[in-house]
Amino acid sequence: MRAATYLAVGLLLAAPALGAPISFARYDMTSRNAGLLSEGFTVGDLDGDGRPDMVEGGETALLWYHNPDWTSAAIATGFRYAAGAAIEVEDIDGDGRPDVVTGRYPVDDSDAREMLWFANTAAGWV
Ligand SMILES: [Ca+2]
Ligand SMILES: [Ca+2]
Repeated sequence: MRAATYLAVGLLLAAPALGAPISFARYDMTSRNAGLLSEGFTVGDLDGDGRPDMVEGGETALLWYHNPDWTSAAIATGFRYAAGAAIEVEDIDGDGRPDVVTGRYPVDDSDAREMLWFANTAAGWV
């Protein structure tokens, strides 16, 4: 009973007060994407370090940004990624490494749509 009381008090102290003002700081990620025209974003811990990373799909590439230094690296290039499609981070093959699912189409053929996933392997994205 005492532990439950302490837990309840702890939860109340940890919760933000109703109506309390909140504020946001803006971080510009655009300078890190080498001019990529963005089509979509998502968040997921791609390297398994416990910090959420970001994934961006765009006109010519699918990039991920490493948290906390936000360096970008290509998962794939050469297509329009996430244009009209979501980007999801899930462990599709169950190997413990989060994979990336999205859609794409060739820049010169907007009727050719594909849904695909990229396996996150120790050797890179396949
Ligand atoms: Ca991470
Ligand atoms: Ca996986």
